Amino acid sequence: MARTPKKAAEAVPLTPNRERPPEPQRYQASKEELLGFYRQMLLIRRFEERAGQLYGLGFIGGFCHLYIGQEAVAVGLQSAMEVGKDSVITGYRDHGHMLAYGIDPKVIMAELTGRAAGISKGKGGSMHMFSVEHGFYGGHGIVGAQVSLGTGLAFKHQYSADGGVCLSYFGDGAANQGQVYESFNMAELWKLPVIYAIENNHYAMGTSVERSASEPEFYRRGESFRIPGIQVDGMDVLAVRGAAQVALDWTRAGKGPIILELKTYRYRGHSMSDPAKYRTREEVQSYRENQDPIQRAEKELVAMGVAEEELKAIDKEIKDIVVEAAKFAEEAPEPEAAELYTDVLVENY
Ligand SMILES: Cc1ncc(C[n+]2csc(CCOP(=O)(O)OP(=O)(O)O)c2C)c(N)n1
Ligand SMILES: [Mg+2]
Repeated sequence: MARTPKKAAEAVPLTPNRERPPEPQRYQASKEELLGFYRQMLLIRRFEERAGQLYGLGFIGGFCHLYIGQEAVAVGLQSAMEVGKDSVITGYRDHGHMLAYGIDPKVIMAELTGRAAGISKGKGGSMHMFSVEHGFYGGHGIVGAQVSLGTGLAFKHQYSADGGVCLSYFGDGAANQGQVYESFNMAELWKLPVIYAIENNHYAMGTSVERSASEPEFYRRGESFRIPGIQVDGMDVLAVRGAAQVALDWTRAGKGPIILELKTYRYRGHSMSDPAKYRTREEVQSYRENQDPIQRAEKELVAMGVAEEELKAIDKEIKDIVVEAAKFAEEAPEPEAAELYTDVLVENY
């Protein structure tokens, strides 16, 4: 039987009867909670600054992608999750996500410097950090791979009925990868508990969203799969935390996947070897001055009555933690040569 195509004017919205998640509310944090988020964001910032220095000094080899500017995303989302029950997976810009999950800065820094005490025994480096204990499944260098793997993790949560949700992070660039859409299709079809968190930091290496994305509103990328999406101010930790709550309620209730587009910005180049000539200084400066997530939290804390001295004391405390992590990472021994033969897949599967 021939089908009559709908005329464009008659076309109905793609998902007319689809239940929609509620509009997220900015999270109402207590002073203590906001102090906690502030502390975590500051830890990520100072850790990354120190990692940049250690890279410059030659202590860190290979690739190193810093998360400076994007701290509110990992902290806002992961603070709402249950460590051990839920799972997290991300790309190569992964140090901040590990810190936001409460993993010891010493073993993260030691991984960066390739030491045996590192979280992947010094054999993974910046892009390949892993902690099964925390439900943290990497650290992946293949752009977009974490989306399919994260969908698989969500399948595991559903199959074993463990109540967990997978949070799968990826970038605006990765959002153009084919495997992302294969994953979207299966995830919605099987109603898998997965949150797709698109960290839209406006650039994929040196390519801006304007130059690469036919649909730059990334929260809409799931529409043809009937996956709802929400756009979030990724420079505001409380807005992110509020959206995390909606996404977790949605996925935990068995309603399937959801997309969060976090609008954010990275202050540094793509990696340590990128001089970032594709954007102006003014653009970076304007984000730093007007939207910085740490400064925004700081202002809010002051308005809540937190004294400047208390904030200074936190800064000092965080600096000490990072200095100690760096010292540990510089002095810890490298892996034994015999480690070359461990963790290598040799069996047939
Ligand atoms: C399959 C694949 N293609 C290309 C690359 C090279 N590459 C590494 S990072 C990157 C840009 C990704 O940008 P985005 O997803 O926006 O993440 P961001 O770096 O901004 O966090 C590219 C193209 C790769 N690692 N893997
Ligand atoms: Mg990007």
